[in-house]
Amino acid sequence: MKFASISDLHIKSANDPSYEMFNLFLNYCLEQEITHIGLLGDIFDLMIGPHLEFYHDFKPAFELIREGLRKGIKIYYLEGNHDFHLEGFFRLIGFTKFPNFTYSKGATSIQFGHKILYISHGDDLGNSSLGYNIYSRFILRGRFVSLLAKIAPYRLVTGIGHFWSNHSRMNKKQKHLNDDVIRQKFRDATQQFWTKKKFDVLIIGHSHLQDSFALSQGAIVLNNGNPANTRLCAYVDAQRAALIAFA
Ligand SMILES: [Mn+2]
Repeated sequence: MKFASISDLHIKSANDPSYEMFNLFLNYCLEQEITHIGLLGDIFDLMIGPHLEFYHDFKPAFELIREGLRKGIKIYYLEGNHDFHLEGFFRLIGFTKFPNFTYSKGATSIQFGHKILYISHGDDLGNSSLGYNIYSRFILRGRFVSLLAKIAPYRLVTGIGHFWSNHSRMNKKQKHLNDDVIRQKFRDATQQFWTKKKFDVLIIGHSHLQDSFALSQGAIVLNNGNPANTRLCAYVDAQRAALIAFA
């Protein structure tokens, strides 16, 4: 069994270099016979609601995912804070009929041989300092916006979404947070998470800062970081849990 995951590519268009990274990662998984693929949120910079246009924009990547599903690979798509309300979308493109496809709104456990893996985008570990905010989790990702995203035309959704996406990026820039401080916040949050959900390996993203460390109890935490720059993905098999190069 081999697990590999990626997150936070923030793909804006099919011309975006990070889109090429996504395709490289998916091809790597198919070639290396990865058995569990984690797509852990913010893969796309903006994808909200059941709009087939998203499929047409990124058809080659979705077809690689479908190829993986046909081969029986377990594929997990977790919501990020830039790509959510996608249950209907994955139904439209036929992914939900695969029993090996999982779409999840939050932290999800995987029985991986004798190990318990937990995967999460990273903004839902129960620590309010992780950019976890009421606006994102409960309003933006709540039922009202879900309904709105369903009935609004694609152009309106993408227009509002790009505005929101740029706004949230500007907020981050204005805060001038030091990388070490952010990394430590995530480490503290994963330690806290461990007290509630016991895991052998926890794989997260969201911070855009790659990380690999062991909790005092021996459990391992990996952060996908910023794979568009590093070309690293999180990898777990029976022997190891580490960040490895996929391209
Ligand atoms: Mn995020």
